[in-house]
Amino acid sequence: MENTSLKKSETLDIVLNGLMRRYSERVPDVKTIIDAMVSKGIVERSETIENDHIAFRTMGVPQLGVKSFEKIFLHYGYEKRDHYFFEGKKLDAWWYSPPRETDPRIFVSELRVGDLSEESQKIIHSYTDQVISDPADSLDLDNGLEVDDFLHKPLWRTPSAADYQALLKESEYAAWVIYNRYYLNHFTISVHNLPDGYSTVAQFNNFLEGIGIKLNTSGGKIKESPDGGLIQSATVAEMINADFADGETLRISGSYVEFAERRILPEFQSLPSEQITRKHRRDGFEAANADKIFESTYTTQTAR
Ligand code: OOG
Ligand code: NI
Repeated sequence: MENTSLKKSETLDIVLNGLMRRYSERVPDVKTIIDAMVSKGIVERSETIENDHIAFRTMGVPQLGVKSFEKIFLHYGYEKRDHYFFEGKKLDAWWYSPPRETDPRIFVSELRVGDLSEESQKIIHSYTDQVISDPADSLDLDNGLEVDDFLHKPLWRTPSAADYQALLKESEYAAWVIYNRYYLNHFTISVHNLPDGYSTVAQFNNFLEGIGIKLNTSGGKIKESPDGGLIQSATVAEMINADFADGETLRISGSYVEFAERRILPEFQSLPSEQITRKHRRDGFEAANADKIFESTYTTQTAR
């Protein structure tokens, strides 16, 4: 028993490291922010930055979507938690709590493909129908390198620029997934354990803007849950040069970075600060915050 769980956590490390490596290469803001945190002494080393959560996007078709994707992380000991529904964006999402307190939570969303227009459904299915069975079922989940490879390889043919642009008009989320697939959508820096002056999202936003980072303004730069316990902000996604079918290239949204402040729950307010751990703080997510954070990749933000 002990051996299997040790092996699983080592495999999870390989998968998480692979995700972070490729994501950092695609999102120059990651290095800008981390380097500035180290050079200003906000953290001693980049490794001590706490990753609150990571997020993925999926297409809700029978052989893919959350039901397929979650198999990977359930295998490593993640547990499925609350569901969120985004009516306007036609999305469902769930979050997963990690096996170890040092691992990031995971937020996975799924496009309700069947709620889109016939034309958009046809475009999406012309790609996703190339995947004839659930790809997670043929993966060796105990082989970290195989899973890492899977998360970064095409599931379907390279989309045409015309299909991308047609999807973009109806669902910016659909367009993002048709090109970016399972690439990490964002990682999230926990700010509440940072030194005074940087330990709230409001303060951290000031630091970010001071080093030239552009923040998502949808619903305001600070997104706060009604209970006041979860405060978030996010960068605007970086544009990437995307190669489409037939040699066409477009500049499209890639991934972004998020920041989270989780306040101590009322029942633990009087605990000495050195005793405060993750379980004493507001957990989970907040649909109203998430609804605005999704827009970090939307043209309403990237074209600002
Ligand atoms: C996810 C947006 C929501 C959060 O922490 O609430 C989110 C996405 O853009 O795919 O990350
Ligand atoms: Ni997030």
